[in-house]
Amino acid sequence: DRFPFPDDFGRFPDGFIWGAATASYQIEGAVTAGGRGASIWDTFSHTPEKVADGHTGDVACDHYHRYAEDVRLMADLGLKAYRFSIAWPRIQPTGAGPVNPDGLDFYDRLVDELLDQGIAPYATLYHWDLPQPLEDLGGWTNRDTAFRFADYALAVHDRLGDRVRTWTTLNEPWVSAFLGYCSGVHAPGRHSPAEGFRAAHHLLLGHGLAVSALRSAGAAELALTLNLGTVLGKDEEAVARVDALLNRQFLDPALRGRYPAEVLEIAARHGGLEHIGDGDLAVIHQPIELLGVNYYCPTTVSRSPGEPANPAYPGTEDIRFEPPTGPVTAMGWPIEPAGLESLLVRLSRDYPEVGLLITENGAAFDDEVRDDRVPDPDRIHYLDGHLRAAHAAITAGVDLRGYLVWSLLDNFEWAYGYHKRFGIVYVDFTTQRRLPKDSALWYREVIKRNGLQGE
Ligand code: PNW
Repeated sequence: DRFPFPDDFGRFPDGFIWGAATASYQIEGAVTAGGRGASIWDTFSHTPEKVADGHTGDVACDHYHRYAEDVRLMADLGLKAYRFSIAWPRIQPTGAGPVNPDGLDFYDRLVDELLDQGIAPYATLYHWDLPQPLEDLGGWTNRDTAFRFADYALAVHDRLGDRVRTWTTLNEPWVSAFLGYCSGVHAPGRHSPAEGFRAAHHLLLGHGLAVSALRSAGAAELALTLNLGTVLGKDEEAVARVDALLNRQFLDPALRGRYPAEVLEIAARHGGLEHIGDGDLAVIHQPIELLGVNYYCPTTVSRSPGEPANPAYPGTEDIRFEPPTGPVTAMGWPIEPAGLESLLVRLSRDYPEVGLLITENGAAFDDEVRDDRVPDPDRIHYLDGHLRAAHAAITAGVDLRGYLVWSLLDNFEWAYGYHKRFGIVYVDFTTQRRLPKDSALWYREVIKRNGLQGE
């Protein structure tokens, strides 16, 4: 095996945060309950041809009605933390104006249930379900959306801030901006590189405004979650350009108060830089306690003259995104735990002031129920390998606070609908029955032991 360790290998630091993550639109369903307004994902999933087989989040895991059962399941697995997101259109159905108390009531009940079971709530304020009325005004390409987001964040904190310690502003702004507004494979399904860069900037501005508002309101721990990937390849310029677009476009403004030169140069050629106001970077660059790391796989690139730009990465003309050569998950994503270790080590070297939390890591496989069990050895192997990589990073001195597996439940996997199962708990979408997969039972033992089994 690649990781030959002695029997006592793999104990994690005391207090290591073991948990699981979900997102509102992917699990809640109940899209009109309690006065919820429409989000861009309702519109997008109900538009023909956008999501595989016309799947929508209308019902999803029906978590809105089954949250108490789901929290009991988390307690049975021994989770110490649960990362969920709040659906903005439940709180402000039009994205602005007075709060909808019924919407806040749902999260209030969820948080109380979690605390009753001794599970720490980790709230994410934006995991992609923008209120549709804000999209009608331009969505994240409209600077005003950043200010609306900070208002909303404050309203949620007002209600839950006495019980929720850790607040994450955004989940994966790269995905929101470049899959939503540039490649168009996510809501709202627009196809404009210029809009991608504008959206990215306004998302970052919304992050900064929300952090300073929540800080003044007394929030204990503030975070930003990014989808970060190790970029591999022999051509240094190609690697640096893709790393700038994917990783440093968000890391550097939030943690250093500046954009990478490559990003400014590419954005200048795709719509210009007029949307970046004087003083914006100072607003974006707010101290935060935690950087949430979502890691699934590395990206390998090479130089390839004549190659058109990748639709999600404007400015990558002449760069080829290499297809994986080794083992892959059901998403076709390569399985490469070493990429997580090098990413964590690099983040801790380049951004030493911020603590790290793995807010997502996991894999989709073609799971099946057999004799009332779901054997998923590939997922166990994936998680085990990535936890070994995380442990190696800690040993190398990285300040890694915890690990939240993606995902607690099989759920609505965006443009792939219900076909891709990321859960450690199997969901039968006809009966809504939950069945912990073998990986969930394995994870329970990892948590109990605060570490991995030796070889
Ligand atoms: C993340 N990409 O999405 C999200 O935070 C989750 O909601 C999602 O279910 C999970 O990862 C698995 O996909 C991503 O194309 C979607 O680079 C796409 C990409 C990255 C992350």
